[in-house]
Amino acid sequence: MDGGRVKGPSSGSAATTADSAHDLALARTFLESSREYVDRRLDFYLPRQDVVPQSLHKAMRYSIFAGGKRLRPALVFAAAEAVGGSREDGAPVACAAEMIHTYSLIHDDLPAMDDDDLRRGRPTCHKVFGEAMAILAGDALLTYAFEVLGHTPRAEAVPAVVRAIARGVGTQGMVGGQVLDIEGEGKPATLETVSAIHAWKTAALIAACCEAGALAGGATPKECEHLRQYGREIGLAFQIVDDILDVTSSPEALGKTPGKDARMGKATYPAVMDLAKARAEADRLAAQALQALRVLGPRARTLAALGRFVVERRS
Ligand code: GRG
Repeated sequence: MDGGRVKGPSSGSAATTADSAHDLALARTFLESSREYVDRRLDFYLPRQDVVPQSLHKAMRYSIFAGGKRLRPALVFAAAEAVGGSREDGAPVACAAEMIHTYSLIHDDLPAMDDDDLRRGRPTCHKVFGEAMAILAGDALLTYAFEVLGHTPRAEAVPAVVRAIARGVGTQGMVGGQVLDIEGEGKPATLETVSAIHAWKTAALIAACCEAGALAGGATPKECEHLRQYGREIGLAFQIVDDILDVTSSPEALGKTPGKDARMGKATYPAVMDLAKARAEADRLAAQALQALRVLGPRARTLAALGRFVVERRS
């Protein structure tokens, strides 16, 4: 299966193929170095597993260090750098974003939600530590994330950074999107309902990462607005690709159980259009996201490459 990949008007040209390969190589290198950096900082911030209560700290660390692409931290760093800031400026936001993302995965896998046994290629948190501890590990990661945001080096940016992240994960962001997702299960989906769910459930946190990374890096309000817009489009494209991979990929490649969306009657893009159209929509959104970066000039090169990675990824 080709994952619904369709050829655009210029997608066969040698120049386009070379650009794409170059962007993907740049994105992969950046993701790798972001991962090393953010993992060191997460290890520093998170309580050690021999600190009381050991069981809780062990569960938090198990899920955080289970793997994962670390896309959200990479977007935070790339956004901070695109406005002239440094990786150090963005480090607390990057760690907080990964803690919040991991909390959402732990809770999403619980029997009361998606009831999954496999995540990031390993048994899910509740399978290893029990449901009560998994709920508490998620709660603790969310709470701790906001403490870590307070360590943002540009102190004057902290209130806006906290507001941006809280908005992205609250009732009209990730948590609200999860509610719409659950309430939509088994009901006939429309393009409008699917894109509303995806905009809140997935894109809102990704947009908040770009906005908060930019704020931490000292962005102007105009730069922030452009980066938030880039994040919204790339976040939506990311979830469309996630929906496609759920249909086309294997447990080994995904590190989680594929085919669950259809089994649970979830509102997804493949439920409302064929795979080639869904793929074309992801490509359109990614192209629109890159337009939002133009105002930033060459400093947004890494963000552009990460945008390409989001739609080309296979896991
Ligand atoms: C439970 C409050 C609460 C929210 C859950 C984000 C979410 C809402 C649920 C997680 C499951 C899911 C399908 C989320 C959509 C976002 C998404 C595709 C998450 C997976 O992100 P990746 O691919 O994961 O970046 P890794 O493991 O690479 O970090």
